[in-house]
Amino acid sequence: MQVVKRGLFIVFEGLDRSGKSTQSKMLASYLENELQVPVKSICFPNRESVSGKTLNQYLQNRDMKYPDEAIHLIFAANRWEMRDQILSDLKSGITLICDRYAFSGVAYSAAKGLDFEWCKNPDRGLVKPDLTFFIDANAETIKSRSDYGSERYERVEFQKKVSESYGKFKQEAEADEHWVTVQADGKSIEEMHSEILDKFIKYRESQSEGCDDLDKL
Ligand code: ADP
Ligand code: 2DT
Ligand code: MG
Repeated sequence: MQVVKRGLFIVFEGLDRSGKSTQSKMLASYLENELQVPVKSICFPNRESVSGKTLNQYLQNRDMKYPDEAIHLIFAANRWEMRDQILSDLKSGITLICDRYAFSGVAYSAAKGLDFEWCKNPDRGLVKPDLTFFIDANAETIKSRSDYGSERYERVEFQKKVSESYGKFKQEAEADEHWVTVQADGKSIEEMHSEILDKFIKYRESQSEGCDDLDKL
């Protein structure tokens, strides 16, 4: 019987307009086309699902009033809706490239003043990513990028607070092989891509003897 090696769960995190979508697409297409790895790209929030429609409305309409705690739980519910699909894709050998995950949930809600540890609770038990690329971009640098300012959180002052909360993950994750901080300032899209690819390949090689278990957040 042929044993299927499970896929890897790769997440991109960072501020709005830091380059997550660009880099996720580039990594996915490299893996698929150059390494012949079966890949699926996903993102959070998934704006198509039941909870996602509410989240989309909330993000697009700055005037929509809703308690911070409640919206935090809906963002987490949006991930729980996808948990079984994520598990089944990984087990069937598909590598998932995911644009934002639970770290966004905590970083954005904590930036509003909610307690950092409280914010982690609703995501506990979700599938833990194998590798998270945190694109570390300066909030001032990225404000001039295209479309900036169109959604609720795209304000420099708020993004600086989000950056501080991501900083806590960076500290927690120091020496953690599952978290990779990629400095973005002054780097072109291509430079970022080759750095990410290099880190990805090294990680994959280090796991080649690999354990097939999936951890939980
Ligand atoms: P995000 O998904 O993090 O919001 P995007 O990948 O959509 O960010 O990128 C936002 C904009 O910034 C896009 O127009 C993209 O082409 C541009 N961009 C991304 N990375 C870089 C970079 N390293 N240097 C300059 N512009 C970039
Ligand atoms: P983009 O679709 O442009 O990435 O913006 N967010 C996201 C949260 O506040 N909590 C979460 O759990 C997640 C996944 C970040 C989505 C916006 O939603 C915010 C920016
Ligand atoms: Mg994006």
